[in-house]
Amino acid sequence: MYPLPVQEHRHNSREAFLVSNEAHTTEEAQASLDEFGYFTVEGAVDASLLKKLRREIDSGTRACLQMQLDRGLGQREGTTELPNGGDGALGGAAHHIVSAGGSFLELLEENPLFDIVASHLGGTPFILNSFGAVTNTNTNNMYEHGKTIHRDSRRFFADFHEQCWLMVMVDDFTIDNGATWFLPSSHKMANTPTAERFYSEGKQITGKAGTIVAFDGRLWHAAGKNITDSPRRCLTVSFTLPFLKPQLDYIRCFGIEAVEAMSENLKQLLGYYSRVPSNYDEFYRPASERFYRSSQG
Ligand SMILES: O=C(O)CCC(=O)C(=O)O
Repeated sequence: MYPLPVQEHRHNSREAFLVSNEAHTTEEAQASLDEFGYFTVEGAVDASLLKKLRREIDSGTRACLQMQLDRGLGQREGTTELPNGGDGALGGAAHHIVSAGGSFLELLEENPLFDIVASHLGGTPFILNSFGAVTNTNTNNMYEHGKTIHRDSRRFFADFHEQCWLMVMVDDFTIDNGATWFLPSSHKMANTPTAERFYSEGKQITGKAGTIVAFDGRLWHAAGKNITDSPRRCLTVSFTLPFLKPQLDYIRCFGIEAVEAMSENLKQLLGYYSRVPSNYDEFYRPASERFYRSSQG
């Protein structure tokens, strides 16, 4: 087992991708994603939305913990913490928190860094694949999966941009509160790096609340160790082209009537235009009513 390190922040000017929301260009973001696997933009979410997000992440995370414990999953706070991965604790993980609607849909309506997502996925319409929250704490039940050195794409396609992720810093990310570790350029690595390599060549991405890190789903990363008494919240949001299955059936989750009342933007993201028809009535439709529209690739 490799002890999770707590270390000095190293800054390499070649990797100084922290640019303001206004200053970033899609081209420089894409160049950074291609070379290093990520790109960071500060000031991408405003303070009033962050405030709502914090409140709703906290209530969603409490609800998830209760559901996990009710189902015999996860661990209560204060149990013995396993320093490395496996099927251990789920604490702090609020899977599919977007299903609560509210500030999470508000965030999606702002299209944060969607120019980068679109560029990375090939420039055609894309859908939401997952939208969760992670609250990194020192309460000894911290989400094992997040802390393990992992990548989010389950399969490695060297030439295919399967997923584009946005990690939204809802609180300031610091070395001490467990800012996420990324291994630059590791989206080109088919196999898991050793912990020694990961923690010696990797870096913790720090930033102010409201910063968003756009990253390739193949990039190896891990939550850092939070040694403070304050929670470090983030949203982890992924997007794919529409022909890949999302991790939750958002149309059934929200209900067809609710989705039909949503904006075009949300309908697109939630997969309304890439539904799978289930019978001839749903299949034989004029182009404008098709379940799976021709624009969806
Ligand atoms: O919370 C973090 O720093 C990382 C979380 C993560 O990688 C995940 O949930 O897959």
